[in-house]
Amino acid sequence: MEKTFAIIKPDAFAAGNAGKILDRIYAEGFKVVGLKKIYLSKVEAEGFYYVHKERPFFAELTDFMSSGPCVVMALEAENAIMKWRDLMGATNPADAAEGTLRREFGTSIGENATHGSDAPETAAFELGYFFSGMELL
Ligand code: FUP
Repeated sequence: MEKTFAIIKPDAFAAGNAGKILDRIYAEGFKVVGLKKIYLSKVEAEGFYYVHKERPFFAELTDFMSSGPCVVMALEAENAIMKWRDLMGATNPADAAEGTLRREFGTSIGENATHGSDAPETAAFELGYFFSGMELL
């Protein structure tokens, strides 16, 4: 079993789509081992996305991620990292396959409804950024 880190981003949460996204998560067979609603500060969003700090979209991305509440989750499944990225679809909703979450709930490359870790090392960092060990029992 593998764990990955996932976010229902502020756009999807504000639009009332958190429940529908959770339905999809359960339907795909993930176990939700951690889940909480949080409202990131700008500094907390910058810390989370520090790998992108030199990218031109960094300011816009961290403004968006601190623009409203979101839901952070720890998801467990076999090959959870790839499985969750497959369910999310491509970064840009316009390129995301039919049936994926970003296709259904995203509106632009920035406001793309969900986040997911892209590798075991990033999953470890991202899970630890938001959850203590005790919260994932
Ligand atoms: P992903 O792993 O699919 O979330 O995509 P990236 O790590 O490449 O990008 C992280 C986030 O930055 C995306 F979810 C949205 C944002 N982004 C932009 O706003 N503009 C871009 O051109 C690329 C990414």
